[in-house]
Amino acid sequence: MRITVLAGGIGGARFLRGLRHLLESRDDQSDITVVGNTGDDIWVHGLRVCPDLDTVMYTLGGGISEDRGWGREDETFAVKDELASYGVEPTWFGLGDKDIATHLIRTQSLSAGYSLTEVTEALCRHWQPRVRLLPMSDDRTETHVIVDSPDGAVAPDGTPLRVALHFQEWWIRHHALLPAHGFVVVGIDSAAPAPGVLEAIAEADVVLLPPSNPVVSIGTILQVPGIAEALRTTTAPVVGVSPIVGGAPVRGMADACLTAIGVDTSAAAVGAHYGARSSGGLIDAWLVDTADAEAVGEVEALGIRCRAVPAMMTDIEATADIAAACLDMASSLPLRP
Ligand code: FO1
Repeated sequence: MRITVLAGGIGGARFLRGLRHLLESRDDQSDITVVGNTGDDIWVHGLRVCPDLDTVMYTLGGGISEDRGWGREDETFAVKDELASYGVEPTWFGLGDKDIATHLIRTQSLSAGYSLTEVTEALCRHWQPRVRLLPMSDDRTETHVIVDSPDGAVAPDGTPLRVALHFQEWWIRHHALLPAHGFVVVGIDSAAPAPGVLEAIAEADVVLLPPSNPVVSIGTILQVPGIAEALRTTTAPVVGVSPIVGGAPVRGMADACLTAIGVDTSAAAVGAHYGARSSGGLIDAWLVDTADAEAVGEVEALGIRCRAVPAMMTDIEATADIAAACLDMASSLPLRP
């Protein structure tokens, strides 16, 4: 089978590790193509950092810091500290010494004219994630968050001045505690899907939406012109896994993002947000945790097949079971013409 997964950072990467484990334990030769979010990307100290691509690459390549969920294991931050001693900003960004090697290679390759797709492919030749990792686009796109100015500045009419912060500053420096009025992905309107992305969705036997952030990870991927449409029209079943369990995000700050776009922080609300493909939405089936079993009826009423299973990725076996439930649901769905 050809499995295509739209993935963000930590949640998506951990899901992929379980999916890969499931296929290998079944000796299943299916191949996995990952469409990775690049809206989190940022220029830091002259280096191009691609957090979600690197999180997938390191997690599946065996180099991830398990306790942080991002960056390299056994990492040091000597360069970061030295930069801070110079008083060079941003001091809030955790740039690891080993991680810098990846960013140096990427930055040099990009400035030599290679595309992000080519650079990602080259880095993956080193990391061997055993999935094909594609950026959602080779064009520069950066998620910004509209907040009231952190320094309390006011506009001439006396209302709080609204500013756009880079997502990483909002996420890392402010821990997503500044209420977000909205998200703007700079450059998205003129971004093209990276080579192979639309085909990976159109020609898939199943498309999966792992429990990544539905707003700033999967939501960003879906904003690349052409990608949401590819999801609506693929003959492959589209199955998603709720990132919200018992009314709270399992990890990260998806609740702050959902509130900003007026979506309730619940498994059913996120499923409804993606919408049923039978009525113009993006998914055919939605996996919720057993803690949200009461949501199954509500989601099914939307035209989305729904099942409640243990959906906490507590370890690789539990994650493999979630992936198995996704594939099982996909196989039980009526084939699309
Ligand atoms: N997340 C943090 O909470 N603090 C950091 O200092 C930090 C640094 C960092 C460096 C490289 C990288 O690839 C990821 C990093 N992240 C950090 C995680 C990152 O902000 C998020 O993983 C994604 O952007 C959201 O999924």
